[in-house]
Amino acid sequence: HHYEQPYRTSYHFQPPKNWINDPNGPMIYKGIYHLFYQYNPKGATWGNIVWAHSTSTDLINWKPHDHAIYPSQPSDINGCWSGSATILPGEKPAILYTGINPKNQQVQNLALPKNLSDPYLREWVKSPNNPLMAPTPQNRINSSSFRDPTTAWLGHDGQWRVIIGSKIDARGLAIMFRSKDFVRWDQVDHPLHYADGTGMWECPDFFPVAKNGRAGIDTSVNGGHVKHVLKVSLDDTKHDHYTVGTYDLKKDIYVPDKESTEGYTGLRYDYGKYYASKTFFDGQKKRRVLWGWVNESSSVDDDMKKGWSGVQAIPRAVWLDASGKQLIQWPIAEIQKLRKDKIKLRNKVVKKGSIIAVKGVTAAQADVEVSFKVKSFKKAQRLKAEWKDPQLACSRMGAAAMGGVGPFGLLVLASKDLEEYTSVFFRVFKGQDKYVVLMCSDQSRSSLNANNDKTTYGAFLDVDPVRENISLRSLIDHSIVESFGSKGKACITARVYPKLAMGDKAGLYAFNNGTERVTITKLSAWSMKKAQIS
Ligand code: DQQ
Repeated sequence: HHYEQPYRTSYHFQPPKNWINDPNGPMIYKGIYHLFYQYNPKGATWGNIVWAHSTSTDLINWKPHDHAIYPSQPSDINGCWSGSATILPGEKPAILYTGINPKNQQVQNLALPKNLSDPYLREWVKSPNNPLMAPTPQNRINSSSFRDPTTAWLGHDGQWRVIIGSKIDARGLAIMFRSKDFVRWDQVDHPLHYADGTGMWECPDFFPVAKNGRAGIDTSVNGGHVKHVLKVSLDDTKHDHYTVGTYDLKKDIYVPDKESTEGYTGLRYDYGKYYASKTFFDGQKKRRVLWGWVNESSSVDDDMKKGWSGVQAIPRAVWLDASGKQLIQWPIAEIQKLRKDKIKLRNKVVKKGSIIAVKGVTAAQADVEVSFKVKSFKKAQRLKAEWKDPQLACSRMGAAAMGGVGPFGLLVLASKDLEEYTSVFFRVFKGQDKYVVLMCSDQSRSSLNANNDKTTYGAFLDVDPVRENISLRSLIDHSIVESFGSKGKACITARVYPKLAMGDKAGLYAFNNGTERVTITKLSAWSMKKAQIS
């Protein structure tokens, strides 16, 4: 029986079949980008985890290789879980990863390339000293909460530091180890950081960002010109949260800025589906690049039927916003190589209740940029206290609920008679002393199939709509919609599985369901070519 594959992506990374999760050990070595990822060679659900491996020269087109790391020694015989790459002096990559030992304990292992002159670094040799870090009765580390080593960095004393995600009761913590030679690691007497009530920290990521400008900073660099970011993947809620702060070299601790909230109410890389992400410093293009895993929103039965689960989001360049308070994320410039057949709209007024078809674009496989101008805010509704949670506000007021200023935005993956669509839109409210802009991604009408998770997502955007247009970019790829509000101030990724709006049956529209008219100052849409991936 031949099963149609309408939900496979055309330019998002995914292997031909089976389950994938976390991106692992991303790096660039001699001009070649490496992506490893958690992979189940035997099926479309999680299990039997190995590190699958692909390489690229542009982060868009990929060449698959044999599995790089797979169970082969006691310290990883029950699984090769997440980890990171560090480029050691002399351009020598090293991978630290979590292994599951015969007692099902989580331990940390080292693997090195077998042959540094192989540009693809296809074979990896495990250290005979593995495991290098392990729970013991002395250190009292919980053996089921000790995983996901970060890229290591050099401290002020010339020694390597690495953090491992952990928890004690509901306290999430970043256990720190130190080493002179990358083989013998000693636990530091205090964690780099911890936070109560946040639960287990998976896949921590700790890196510097420039105070000014968009250039990326190598992981060991510190000083007056940088701030630091600590990202943790919260196992309890499955979101990637981060804070912006300072790495105090004297105390060897990370201190988040006062206004940078920790945990569930804090900043997220993405307010939709996006998890276990990891950055690396791209020295070739002087940028920091973020990878993140996007899980399915379909049922396990449907995943087994289609034979695969999970994609990687389009890599994003990340830098610190001029406010110093949050990161900005933007799809890497290389993705624009896939654009073709540009469609343009200019200065289109979108009146209350109207909808404008954007024709001439392959709407199931597209890149869309649009910016809206709001002329009058007179009809803006008051922001109620109960809408403080943006996801809740978006769920209460979907795309079909008329408003004052907004909802206005895009209907993507829309069927001809609008039985199906995913809407990405904005609403502007009157707040205490300024306008508040809400960005939503509403999946409730995305598919006639009732078995999908159609949760609505939302985020507040730190923009002043009086002085700036409200802009949106959406990367649409059959079953994924990655949306970037206000040039990357907030991102929302959604997975959707239309039954009608598939392939060339999918449409793209702009709409306004607000009382106040808005103007599309500019809309550009491109059909996207297929990337070479598997
Ligand atoms: N996935 C890995 C773990 C990590 C989790 C196992 C996060 O190492 O904590 O596949 O998605």
